[in-house]
Amino acid sequence: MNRVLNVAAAQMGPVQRDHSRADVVERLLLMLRTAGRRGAQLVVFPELALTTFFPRRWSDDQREIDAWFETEMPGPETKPLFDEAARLGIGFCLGYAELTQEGHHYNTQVMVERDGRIVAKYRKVHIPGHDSNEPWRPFQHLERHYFESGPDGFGVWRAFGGIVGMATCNDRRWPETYRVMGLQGVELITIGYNTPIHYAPDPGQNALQLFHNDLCLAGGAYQNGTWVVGVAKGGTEEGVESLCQTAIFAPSGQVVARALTTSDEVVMAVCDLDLCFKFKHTLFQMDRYREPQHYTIITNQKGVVEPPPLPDGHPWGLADPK
Ligand code: CDT
Repeated sequence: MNRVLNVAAAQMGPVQRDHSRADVVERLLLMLRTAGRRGAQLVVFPELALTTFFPRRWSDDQREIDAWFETEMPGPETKPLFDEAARLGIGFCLGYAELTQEGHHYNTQVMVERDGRIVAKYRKVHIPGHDSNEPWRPFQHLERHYFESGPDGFGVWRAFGGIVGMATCNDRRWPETYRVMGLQGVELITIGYNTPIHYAPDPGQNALQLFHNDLCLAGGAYQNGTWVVGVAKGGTEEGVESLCQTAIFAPSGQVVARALTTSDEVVMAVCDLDLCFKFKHTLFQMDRYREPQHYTIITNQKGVVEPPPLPDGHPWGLADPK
């Protein structure tokens, strides 16, 4: 018998600055119930689902900053989601800003099983953007001002009848994210994202946002023989347009379900976790084919170290075309 998991990717349209947590949770509940009616066992909500994408604006007022963060999960505003999910017997993943008791600020995703128990929290590792106020931009991407990198790396957990891992937004662009989980046998990865279409450091990349999104998610899925659920919070939020295109990728790298809108939308797929076996035990049989002795540079070195330059006038150089 195949291990079949009905997965819903609950895409969100924008959350504006003045929308309350309670308003947002009402939207999440609506999608949870829709997914439940369609037989979902796991619903994946996006990154920072409870608020607007606040890192697009600068603040150095710590009280104002901390107001975007949850100090407990579930808290009073999110408890109705936990209660309803448990009542319906549906598990979920939810992205939110977490302020820990020790005072750490993380971009976190919580995984909750069908009986309401918290399986794990994942704290985003790759923190993109910048950390100082750059008011020349049409909007900012200040994640490096608001969040610390998660200290725990990429774990996987036995849940939902398989081996499940989590990653968040920018993590999806780094192959190491998937491979670290792939080496732990991951069968399904949940990834929420907020991706502005406009990329201020190089607007030439704007038109490629969807291509790059799919490229990374499909590659991560195929190269590690795992399902990948990519879930957007997109649309036009505070005047900033962000990518939608929520999609579920099979271990073959193929898209099996895709959002049609730029609003709240439930996208469903029947994910056969046993399909992972086909890829994990053929082309990507890691214990047979990997050559880790040649990969040490990946963990020993952070940035690029190029070979020494050729001397001036060397025939293998390129002449200045003038
Ligand atoms: N949320 C998040 O990680 N977004 C980034 C935007 C990168 S541009 C600074 C992403 O990789 O989609």
